[in-house]
Amino acid sequence: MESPFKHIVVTGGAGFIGSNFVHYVYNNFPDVHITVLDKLTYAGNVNNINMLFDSGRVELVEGDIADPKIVDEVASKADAIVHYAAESHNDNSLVSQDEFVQTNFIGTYTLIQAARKYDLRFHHVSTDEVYGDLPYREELPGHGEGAGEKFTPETPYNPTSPYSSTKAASDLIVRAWVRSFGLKATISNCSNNYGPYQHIEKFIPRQITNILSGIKPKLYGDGKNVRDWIHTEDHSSGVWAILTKGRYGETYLIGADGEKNNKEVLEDILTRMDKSADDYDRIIDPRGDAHDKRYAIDNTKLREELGWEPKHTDFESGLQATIDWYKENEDWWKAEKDAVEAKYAETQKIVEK
Ligand code: NAD
Ligand code: TDX
Repeated sequence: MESPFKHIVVTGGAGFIGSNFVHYVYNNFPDVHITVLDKLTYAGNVNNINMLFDSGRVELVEGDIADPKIVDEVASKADAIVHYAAESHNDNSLVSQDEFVQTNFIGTYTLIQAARKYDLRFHHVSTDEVYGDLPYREELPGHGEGAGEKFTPETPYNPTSPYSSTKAASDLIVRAWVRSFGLKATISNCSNNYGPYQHIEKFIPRQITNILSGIKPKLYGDGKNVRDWIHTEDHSSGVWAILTKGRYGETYLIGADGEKNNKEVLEDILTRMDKSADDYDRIIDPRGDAHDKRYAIDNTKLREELGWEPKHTDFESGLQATIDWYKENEDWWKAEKDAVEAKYAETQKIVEK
């Protein structure tokens, strides 16, 4: 397939979702050259993309999106920027906030100034968490079938954590730059992703690698919190559709109708990995009042306006493939496991039975 863009910069392209997008573009659009701009923080891993370097079509520039000099250098050679780089973990944002403000806000500011200077197409990747949370379905009249019971592009912003509020702030400056300076930008807000290359600090890979390491999985609170799971490849195809066909200034929500509560997901993982469904530790909820209850995406605009459809509509088979990936790629995560769990152990307490 031919792409309207020949040289794209992918920020955060060595992280989980960014690297999956790099593979997606590499596999589907042979005429595109990709420059990954990534600081290689704890969450970035060159092994997510280095198998593509020999092709000459993908290169890595190690650098900070908040550094105007390096950003100018990569932007001057490109025709589009797809912006994934972020500090992305809610739990970390409750412990330390500087890097969230610096990367998510100042980093985005630095990128849009460069996109403006070189008149580049800019796509800003954001999260559904900017909208805050929704009540549980059982708390709603009609149990979630009525209007206003999923996020839409018109839902007011109401972020609850340092992570989601710095993402919200970055969305707002992108919107303002469209209006004030004619920035050729679009924004997408996606729900929780799962799939290969996700850092083992996050819920699904943490539990899979706990089981593979002989550690009991850890469930926060009562496990009732609902996330709207989407396979990361479907996120990639959504971003590509918006980048190539979206209208400037518009926000598109990406989600694949995958609502599940954490307890269900954990029980599913345990059963698939030949453990008893109740073989986990309950953790005193480390997020307390900042723990968003439910996320749910209304994807009508993306489907109807841009003709997007998710491919991975069966969460069960996607989850099994993800479990298999972590089993087959121990080398990718094993060395980090002890340190990730030790960090969690500093702040997280098991509920005594
Ligand atoms: P991740 O933490 O796995 O990866 C982030 C990447 O950004 C890493 O490679 C890291 O090295 C890089 N990075 C961090 N700070 C940087 C800086 N200052 N300069 C350059 N590179 C830097 O994150 P992810 O889960 O892949 O999320 C990617 C994007 O998608 C984020 O913007 C996030 O808000 C958004 N998002 C994530 C999800 C999800 O479920 N994970 C859902 C919706 C939206
Ligand atoms: O060990 C755990 N046990 C647990 O019960 C962890 C790490 C998490 N949880 C719960 C908290 C959440 O309700 O699982 C749910 C998912 O947690 P995370 O994987 O940390 O994701 P979340 O906070 O929902 O945010 C994710 O989705 C939206 C991404 O990390 C964000 O980057 C994205 O914007």
